[in-house]
Amino acid sequence: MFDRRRFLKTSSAAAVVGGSIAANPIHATQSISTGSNMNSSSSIAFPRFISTWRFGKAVNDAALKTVTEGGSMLDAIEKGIWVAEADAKNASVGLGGIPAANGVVQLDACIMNGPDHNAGSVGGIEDILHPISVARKVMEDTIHVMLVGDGAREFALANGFQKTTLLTDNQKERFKKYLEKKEAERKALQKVDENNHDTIALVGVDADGNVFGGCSTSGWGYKIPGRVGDSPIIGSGLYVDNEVGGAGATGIGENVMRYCSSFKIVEEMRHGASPVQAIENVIKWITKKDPRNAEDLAINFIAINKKGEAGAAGTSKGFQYAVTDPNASGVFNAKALTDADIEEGGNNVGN
Ligand code: SD4
Repeated sequence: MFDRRRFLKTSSAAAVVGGSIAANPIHATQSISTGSNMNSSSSIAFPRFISTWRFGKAVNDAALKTVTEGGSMLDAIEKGIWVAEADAKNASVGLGGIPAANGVVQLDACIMNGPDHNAGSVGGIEDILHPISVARKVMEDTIHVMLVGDGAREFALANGFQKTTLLTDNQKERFKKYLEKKEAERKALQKVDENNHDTIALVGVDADGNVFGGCSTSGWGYKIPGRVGDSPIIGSGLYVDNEVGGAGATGIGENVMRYCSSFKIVEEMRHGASPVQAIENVIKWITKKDPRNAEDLAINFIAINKKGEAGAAGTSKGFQYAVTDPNASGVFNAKALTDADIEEGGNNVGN
């Protein structure tokens, strides 16, 4: 029962938790100087966006630009996520995403519109560059919430989306090596680097306190074809509630979706928790129930409330997130709840 690695069960783990509240800005471009200042009411401006990982900053910047140029918040979520989906260097989203075990790239995405609590999502869609846009189309033009597999692809093609080859030469090469030396090479091939992880989850709040969000990923690398992760599941990889705020996830989807984690984080905020506290509460709750060690869960979350206060936390060190508003745009270290380093994101773990 008494396992040193188990979350918050030892004083050393607790000390690390206390010491690494981090939220240190590492790529702030303007006035964001610390994680806590970032949430002082004088430094918050709207619209305000939070997203997963360092590459989220470019996503946030595109989202903000979209609104500045007259687009809606939903346009901002969609166009922000386009940046990650179109970036072939990012091995976990859209073009250049890691394929499933059959060598085919299958993408998951969802979008939520706070003001009418509407949602759209696609799971395991192939050949489409911008699954976030298909998710939006599902939300706006159908009576459904989620389309999967061939049906999602056919729906996209019938609605004017172009067929795109998502498997890049780089991923083809990696896949070949993966097949040749599955076990031995797997970890090395899937090492995380700056351009090589992970899911993009993006949540934004406008000046009226309306909340919007989206999420997009190629999911777990070399997954069983047909596997759908947390990212397109409303309440798991993403959730927004216009009365409260929103949350999004990155990491091993199976460990996120078994707990409806993003929904639960939003509910924690509804009951008064700050974004970071809400995430911590949920991770602690998950860790109590789950037989795995906290660091083995490999789950990370972002959250933002209606006031624009934003934060992030995860089960290991190394999770970064981006916050952007008209005053500032920066990348921060999320609060780490164990002293383990992130070696693998959800997309970087073989099956
Ligand atoms: C999934 N949660 O498909 C996604 C992967 C991910 O960082 O977020 N990786 O399980």
